[in-house]
Amino acid sequence: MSDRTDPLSAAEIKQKALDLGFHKVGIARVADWDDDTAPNQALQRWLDQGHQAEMAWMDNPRRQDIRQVMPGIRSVISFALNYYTPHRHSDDPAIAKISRYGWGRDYHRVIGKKLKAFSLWLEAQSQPDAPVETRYYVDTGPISDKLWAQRAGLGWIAKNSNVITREYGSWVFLSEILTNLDLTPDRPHAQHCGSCTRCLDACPTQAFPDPFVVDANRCIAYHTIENRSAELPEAIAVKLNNWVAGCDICQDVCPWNQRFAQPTDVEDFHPYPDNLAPSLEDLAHLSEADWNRRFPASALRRIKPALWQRNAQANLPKFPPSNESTPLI
Ligand code: B12
Ligand code: SF4
Ligand code: SF4
Repeated sequence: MSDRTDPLSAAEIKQKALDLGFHKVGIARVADWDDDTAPNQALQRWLDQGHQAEMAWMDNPRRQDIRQVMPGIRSVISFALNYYTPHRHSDDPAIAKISRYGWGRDYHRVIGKKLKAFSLWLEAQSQPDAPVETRYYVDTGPISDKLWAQRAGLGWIAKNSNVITREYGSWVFLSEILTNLDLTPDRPHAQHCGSCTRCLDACPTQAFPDPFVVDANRCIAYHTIENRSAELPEAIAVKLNNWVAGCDICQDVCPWNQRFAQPTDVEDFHPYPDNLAPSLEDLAHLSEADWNRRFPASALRRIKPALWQRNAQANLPKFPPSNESTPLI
């Protein structure tokens, strides 16, 4: 237990975050956003229109009121961790494409460890009459990581629906600590998409009904990661362009990403060798044993072997069944 008697400053908190290896940190004061209903209306509209597809867990009322997640909350400390590495996706038609977020070690593990250390440090600053309370999340609770990141000044929610930072582009994972501490907030980040529409135009499945809004029913990332059906919808299958786990197209085409991306110093995010140029044929027959060998401590374990097979097979040319082969003459 610390013997300090002065309250913690925002500057001390930010320095601790940088010491733990986070790349960006910002603070939002919850009370400043009490009257702001627009994001909740946008989320409710998204749900009412069925854009969540089979992700029923998105319809959790606590997602619209952070006070229900942590009674007594005063501030959100928001973090960004850069995961970009300067490797390219292959254009070889026999090679599958895995999106960057899944190339290396599972971000929930990497960031969860940092958040836990931060949280313990923060709680150790408790005073006898002023206990410090914390909860931490890295896409692990009913909280909009992007909304709080924008409010804490880390970056802006862009038309491709990702948060873009000025230092690293959108190649950052977001996470946050909720606390009862009253901290000096940062200014929310302004939006810098302007009249650009590159991401909206590049999406092969027209998954943006409007700028900023993704309809999961039409998104390759949703279908390759979250859809548990035995078959992918035909309209998606024909547009996969070799993607088998997520999709990076609407981020790859973004001029800000081309300008701001910089290699990460987080060794854990460097790609596992098998993830950079996996053969579609191999994945189309992925066994349980191979799945275990290829994806240890990986976020891609969310995609079970049968779903890897489904995703890869959907990318392979369809030949007629062998007993119905086309006659040569
Ligand atoms: C559900 C989900 C998905 C779904 C739905 C995607 C979506 N855009 O909603 C699917 C499976 C498709 C998905 C895909 C991906 N995801 Co995802 N996903 C999430 C999750 C769990 C919730 C997002 C959410 O709340 N969606 C609901 C909709 C309504 O929210 P929204 O689009 O954010 O809309 C809000 C604002 O945009 C705003 N708003 C709405 N309209 C308007 C209009 C204007 C003018 C403005 C200013 C604002 C605004 O209000 C809305 C309500 O809060 C978050 C983690 C988390 N707990 O927050 C990760 C998260 C968003 N995903 C992430 C990633 C990396 C991805 C992928 C890039 C992975 C990949 N390579 O395949 C893709 C990107 C696809 C895309 N273009 O968004 C990261 C994004 C990091 C970043 N820099 O922003 C997150 C934050 C996870 C994390 N902790 O790092 N994802
Ligand atoms: S992730 Fe791919 S499919 Fe989904 S919105 Fe972006 S470009 Fe479209
Ligand atoms: S491509 Fe253009 S519109 Fe899309 S997120 Fe980037 S700057 Fe915004």
